[in-house]
Amino acid sequence: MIESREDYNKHYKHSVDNPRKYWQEYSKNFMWKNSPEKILSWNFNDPDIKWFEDGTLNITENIFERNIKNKDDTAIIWEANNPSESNKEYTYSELFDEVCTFANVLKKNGVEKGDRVIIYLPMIPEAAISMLACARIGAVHSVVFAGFSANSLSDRINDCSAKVVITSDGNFRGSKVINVKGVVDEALKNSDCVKNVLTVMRTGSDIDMVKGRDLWYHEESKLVDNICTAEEMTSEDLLFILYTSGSTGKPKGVVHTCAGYMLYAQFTFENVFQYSRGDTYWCTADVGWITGHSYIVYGPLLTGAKTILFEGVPTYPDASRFWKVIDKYKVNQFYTAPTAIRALQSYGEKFIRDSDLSSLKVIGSVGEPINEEAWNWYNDNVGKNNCPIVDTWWQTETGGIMISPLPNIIDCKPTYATLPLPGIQPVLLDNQGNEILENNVEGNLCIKYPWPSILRTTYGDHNRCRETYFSTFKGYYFTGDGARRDENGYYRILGRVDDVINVSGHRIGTAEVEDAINLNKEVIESAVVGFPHEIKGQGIFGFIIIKESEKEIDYFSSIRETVNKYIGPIAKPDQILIVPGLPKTRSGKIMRRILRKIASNQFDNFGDISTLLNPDIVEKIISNYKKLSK
Ligand code: 7RM
Repeated sequence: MIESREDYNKHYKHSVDNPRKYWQEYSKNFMWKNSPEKILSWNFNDPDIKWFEDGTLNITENIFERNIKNKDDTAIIWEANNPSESNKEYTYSELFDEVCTFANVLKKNGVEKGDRVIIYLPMIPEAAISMLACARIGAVHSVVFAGFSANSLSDRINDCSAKVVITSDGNFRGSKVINVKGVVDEALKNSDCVKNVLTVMRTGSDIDMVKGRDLWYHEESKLVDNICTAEEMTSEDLLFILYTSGSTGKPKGVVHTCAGYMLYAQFTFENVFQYSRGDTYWCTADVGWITGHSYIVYGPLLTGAKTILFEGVPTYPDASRFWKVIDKYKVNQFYTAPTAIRALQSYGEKFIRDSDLSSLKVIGSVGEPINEEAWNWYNDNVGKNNCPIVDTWWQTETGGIMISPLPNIIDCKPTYATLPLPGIQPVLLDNQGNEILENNVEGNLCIKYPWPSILRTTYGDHNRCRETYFSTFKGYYFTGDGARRDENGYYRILGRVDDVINVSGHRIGTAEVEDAINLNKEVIESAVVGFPHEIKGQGIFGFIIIKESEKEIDYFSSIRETVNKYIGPIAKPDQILIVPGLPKTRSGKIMRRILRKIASNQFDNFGDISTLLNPDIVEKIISNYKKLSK
């Protein structure tokens, strides 16, 4: 673990001067079946990246067998949605039993190494257990956030030809009960690869069970024992697929492999949260996102930490819930998203006043840029000006935290993610692809050397991986983000420079939303852009051309419902403007920068619009916008 600024400088220098040696040394902390000799081979053109290629291991052995002497430490504390329901705690040895049992149920139903398993679960212990069970037997998990629609779920099931879907009979979320099993049933109408649906009982809801296909987990688990030897995996075997949105087309399956991901998850967890044995750590993300994978499940458990898995939402029963949970468990490290901070701030300080937050040592932020006001509120009211804030920048594709302060080692600066972790070589490129070497500049954020948990491919479509991340700037991994570097070399992430909208820390592609909107039968064409939103960071603004209609139609509700149905509630537009046309170039491309300006209430400095096919349309859209906002 890095312990001082001097130490950081030494680590960083070593990691850049001799990356192979740096990571080889770190790899010795792990339990290998075959120790690797070949540390790294790579090129960013294909791309083809291999870490510890000739090593073999199993990540769950590095969680359970490696840390066997701490087997009675608490691994997971599960806090239910409803505070009056009792929590559950698992020691490492109890968790190990659960994982092996679950793994045996999968095996019994024909799941083998390399098979894909979709996990569509609420935040219950089985979410983590089933991920680890897949890893134990070498099956590839793909967790789908349980808020996605049947249509989004079936796209993912089909894209990776999953053999099994793991779900539950329901999801307690705030005051609602959501029928997740019903969503699975609906999704499977469009999939024929799935042999079994394994259903965990959670809510006791009345659900349909399809004979021959659907199995209750609690029945299956009685038929197996709790001993399961770990499958021997090579370092570059797939560990998981996680779907994420990009600027074009459907979400793509980001692929992470066993060893590199494992090393980097533990390395970043230890250093960024400065976790010590006995601490209680809480990340509020959902396991359906990469943050949940790396910083609820894999990073903490590899480290032998005590990690809280929270089923509920920040505002149920009321806006004091987070603070009460911190108080209840004396949480030492707390990791959440700016959107949650802003939402809770908006309820006022009375909800936080009565909780004792003095156990906190480090507080973190992830998912989107944190604005200065939210940073200050977090610092004053949660950290009590006494906890470093780790503003961690990273992505699904990077697997782990890339740029972040290290608590009490690298000074924080509001809105700045600050400095790269060891092994990470960020650069800013101008639009021509030249590295900008000075400080006090902005540019396209790229990384010029591989780190252990860089994505390896996008599932089933390697070309797409190359095109998306390795073609814009030859020889670099392109993040899709813009960044600024200050006079001290600190990085501030400015947000996406592509057609991705970051709504409450969730990435949503404009193309995806437009495709959904266009499925509404009243719609001829649409264009969506992001615009500043007080709580969500960015909201979704849709410009819509509609068919002529005799009827009175509530387009706002109708379009939101369509998007809800095809993607899920997180992608519903916040604003809709009916327009007579869209600003298009001669080649038919929508000029989104104009729409982005209008959506954020700015009507000048449109730049060069002479290449527009229909320059008059701009004034017409503005006039409709002004009518709408009145
Ligand atoms: C971990 C995660 C990735 C995108 C990324 C950025 C944005 C994430 C920060 C941030 C500013 C941060 N993975 N982003 N963290 N922007 N400061 N600390 O969120 O794949 O879902 O999203 O999120 O735009 O490219 S993600």
